[in-house]
Amino acid sequence: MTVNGGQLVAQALTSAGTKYIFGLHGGHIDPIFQACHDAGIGIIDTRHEQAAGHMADAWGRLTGKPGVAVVTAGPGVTDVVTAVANAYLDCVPMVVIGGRHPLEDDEMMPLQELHGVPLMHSITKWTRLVRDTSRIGEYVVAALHQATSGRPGPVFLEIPADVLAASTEESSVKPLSAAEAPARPRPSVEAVESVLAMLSAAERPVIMAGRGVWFAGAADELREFAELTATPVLANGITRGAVPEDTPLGIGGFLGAGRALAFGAPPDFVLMLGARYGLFTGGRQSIVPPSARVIQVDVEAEELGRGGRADLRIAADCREALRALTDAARSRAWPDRGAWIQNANSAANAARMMFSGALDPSRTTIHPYRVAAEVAGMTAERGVLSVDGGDTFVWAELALEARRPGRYLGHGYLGCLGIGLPFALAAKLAHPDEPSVLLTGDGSIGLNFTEFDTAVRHNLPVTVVINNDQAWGMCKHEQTVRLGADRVIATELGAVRYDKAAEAFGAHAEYVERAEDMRPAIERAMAAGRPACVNVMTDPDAISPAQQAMAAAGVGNH
Ligand SMILES: Cc1ncc(C[n+]2csc(CCOP(=O)(O)OP(=O)(O)O)c2C)c(N)n1
Repeated sequence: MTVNGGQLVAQALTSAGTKYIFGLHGGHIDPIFQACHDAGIGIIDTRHEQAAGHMADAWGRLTGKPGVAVVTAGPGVTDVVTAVANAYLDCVPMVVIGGRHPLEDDEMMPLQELHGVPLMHSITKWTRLVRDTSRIGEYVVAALHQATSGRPGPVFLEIPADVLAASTEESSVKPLSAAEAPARPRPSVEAVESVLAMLSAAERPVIMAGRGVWFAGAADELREFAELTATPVLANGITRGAVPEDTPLGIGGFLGAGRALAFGAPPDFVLMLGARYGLFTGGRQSIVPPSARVIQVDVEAEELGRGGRADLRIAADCREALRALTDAARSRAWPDRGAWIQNANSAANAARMMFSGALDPSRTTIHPYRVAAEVAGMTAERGVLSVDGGDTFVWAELALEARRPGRYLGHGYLGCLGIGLPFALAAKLAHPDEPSVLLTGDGSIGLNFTEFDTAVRHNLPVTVVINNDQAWGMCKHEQTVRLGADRVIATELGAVRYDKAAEAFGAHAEYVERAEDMRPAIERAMAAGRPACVNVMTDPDAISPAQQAMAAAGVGNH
């Protein structure tokens, strides 16, 4: 019996429980599509490889299992680069299988000759070229393992067309090794004791829980530890909601509540869990007060103390660390921190109250904060909220009151516009029983707009709400604030009817100009049972506070 390269890919993916591959066809990779189809693996074919990559990324974020993208040789590989970089900076498990011109045609200028391995090298954890058909399965299993072991990340596997199409005797193929659970480094007993000693001595402690907490599967452990020790929690990205933000210990996100806390009620002790110093901790205007004592826990030792101070550095898996901390914390008495918790909440609420005017029903123009607050509220109990855009993302970060972890997808360190629709589509696949809603800027939705077609073809009823300020808002506002209204250059877009364009792809469409029409329109869209686009015309002059701060500090946006 013989087996071809495509079948070996499908067998390895099946053995790892892969449910979907995301990709765009090309002759070089057809054996993979054929075999995955026969193996019952769902094939989500997109209109652009970037979208396939973003979908695989979002699948990894939401499920913790690597999303798999399959792209063709040459331009298929170059098209997916942005998505790989996005996953790389955010440490998301993802496997990209790239086609390649035949090995035997190297240096003969065949169609789509491009060497993906050197191209992908700087944006992946691990990248390999497969030269031997009989070893394809081994490489796929290794890729899946590399993507999830230690600190997760994207990996790239390049399979030349001749290696993939060739058949080999089944007897020459090594049986696949069973996937092993990733090793989880534990903290030492001394480290655990030091954390608890510093935490109990602190008067204003806070936990800053980064995305690493979610990726370690430690959301429940975080809540338990926070409750046991009465420690308020700030969370970032997909970890938001691990401690529900409508309860006293869930203060909010790094960007809004974190900033409010740093300047309104500065903590004296910060326990950073799976959180890195950088964009989300405020960069040079760090939300970690200089006077606070800091402990940082990260599965990747090289992250500890990178870009900021860590008085104690613990290289450990967040779930193992939280379990050890909780076990040891049970035998201690914890101080009543009622007053501090109240102060922390007041500081965070004061930041929210800054925008109460935006919610005033008598406003004639629709404020983007209102759109964000409405959409966040409608998905709070049930649903996945994806967010894309410049100022739109900032408004969402501020308006969100997350109540469950793993239900919020936003920008990471790449600040990559265009993630939105692919992320929302992957969210619908990962959580088919819950609504998937995207809040996006009008500029950002344009980058992957044709994925409305993917949504319709694959019957993925996502609701896209566009904050249409008729501009690349964050950039336009930066020009206005820093240079003056007469220096608005290349940042205006016009009143585009995205609803009509989406309708042409087969989506349900709504157009909103008046504030009172917005909620009913979004409700109709969510009830439509098919992909929907709600084009909300908003106030073009509403500038997010983050943009104002950046412009004032002379920091250009992304
Ligand atoms: C792929 C990509 N291109 C360009 C940028 C630079 N950029 C940052 S914010 C922004 C404006 C975004 O406009 P829009 O999506 O309409 O959202 P808004 O700021 O208006 O809410 C741009 C172009 C980027 N971050 N990513």
